[in-house]
Amino acid sequence: MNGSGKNRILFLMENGLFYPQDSIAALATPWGESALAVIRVSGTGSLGLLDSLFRPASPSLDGLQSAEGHTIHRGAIAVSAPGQQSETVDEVLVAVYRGPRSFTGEDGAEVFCHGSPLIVRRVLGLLAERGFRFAGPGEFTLRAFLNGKLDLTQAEAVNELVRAKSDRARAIALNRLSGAIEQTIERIKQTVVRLSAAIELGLDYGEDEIEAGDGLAEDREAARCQEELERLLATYRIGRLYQEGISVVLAGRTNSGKSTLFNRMLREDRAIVSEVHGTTRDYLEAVVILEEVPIRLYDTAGFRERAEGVEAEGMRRTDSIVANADLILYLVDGETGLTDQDREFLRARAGAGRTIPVWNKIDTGQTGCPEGFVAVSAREGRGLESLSRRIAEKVLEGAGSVDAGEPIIDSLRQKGLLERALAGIRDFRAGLSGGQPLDVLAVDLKEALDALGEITGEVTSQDILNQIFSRFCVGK
Ligand SMILES: Nc1nc2c(ncn2[C@@H]2O[C@H](COP(=O)(O)OP(=O)(O)OP(=O)(O)O)[C@@H](O)[C@H]2O)c(=O)[nH]1
Ligand SMILES: [Mg+2]
Repeated sequence: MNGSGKNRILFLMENGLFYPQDSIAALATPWGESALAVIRVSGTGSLGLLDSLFRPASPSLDGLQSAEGHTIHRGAIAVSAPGQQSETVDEVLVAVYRGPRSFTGEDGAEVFCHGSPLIVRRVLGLLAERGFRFAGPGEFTLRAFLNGKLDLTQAEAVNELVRAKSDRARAIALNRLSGAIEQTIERIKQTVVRLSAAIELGLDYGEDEIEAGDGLAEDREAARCQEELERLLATYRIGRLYQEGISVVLAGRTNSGKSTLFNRMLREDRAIVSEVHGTTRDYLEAVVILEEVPIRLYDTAGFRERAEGVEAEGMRRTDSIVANADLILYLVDGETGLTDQDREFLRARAGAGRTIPVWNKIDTGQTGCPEGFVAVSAREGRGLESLSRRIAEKVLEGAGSVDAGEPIIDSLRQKGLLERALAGIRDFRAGLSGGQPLDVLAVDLKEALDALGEITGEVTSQDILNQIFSRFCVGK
């Protein structure tokens, strides 16, 4: 394939679901039928190539190549072999985009065709024959970045938006997509640049160090940068919380009602419930959203003294899930009351603050709920609201608070770079008060500037780009 052909990419998106296919052959795997499929193409010359397959319904359209940006055209995907009548593959709509006013910044199109796998495979095959190839993960966004449509924090936000599991996570990602982080970084950077210029000026005049008492204004500016960086860094925990969520495990002795509570929280009859001890053998996993926080909820095999074979293996799995969980809901059967095993479990974890003890089956009339337990009836759905509140309290504990509209980071990459920038600023301030020579101070500021530039992608390397975009779904 020639070089310009490589430049054109295509992708298939069906009902909002992404199919990471990297070859046409992979499409032999059937997937569910759907009403609509969207095939995106982007790149120099892509409209011309697509045009060779497109027969417009309206004779007034000269072809996609002459179509303006942000227009949509009805027609058919059709092929004609020499000497034969042309064959219509599907009736479609084609949305035309023109660079630079397109998502990628390049010319491109979206083909809306009927969602049958047969049709999609056929159209993709035809496009591939004409020189298109499949897009890599995040390649559309990578191109948008390379063409200056987005900075790196916005590119990362695209992925976060696609993956957002709760409304809050969506709002945070959307804020980032609008450039909120970039603007904050830009502001800090300008201050650092001003500071650097002042130091450079001193160096130009042949000074070695700042006279005692002279660096006050510089220190004040640096302190402001430091504060802003610290504030942004502090939002990381909350950002992670809403984007990634936490894991919560239901643990307790057999028959305490874990599976019943699991089903209640899911509002779905997922786990088998029975009065037989040891009903749940393997763990079950599901995602629920609680107070806007995505929660991976686990139902586990119950504890009991004598467990053998499959059940013993189930308990080993329970142990490992419990050990790794962010939060444990420990259920006690109120009817049988606390056993030694319960006491031991709760005592062992009392200090860790990761456990909420739950007293179940309050509908049976028993009244022995000990202090500190949340009283519920999983069967009747009583007490679930206070349980949710307790979970939310625990989850948000220590995550800090943020103002509405404040930029929130949630990328480990951004966090690492912010820390580097912060270290540079701190070193600069320490050096300033310690009477360090100007060239040392200049190096500290340079370090901070480099880190800030990497956050927005001003300075970047192929490795970093690969790392970021490989985490994307194909098609974004
Ligand atoms: N009365 C009453 N019975 C309950 C309640 N919750 C669960 N049960 C009953 O207790 C029995 C055990 O419930 P499960 O949810 O299967 O208990 P489990 O903890 O998952 O048990 P294992 O999977 O064996 O560890 C079932 O007969 C449930 O119907 C409740 O709130 N009140
Ligand atoms: Mg169970």
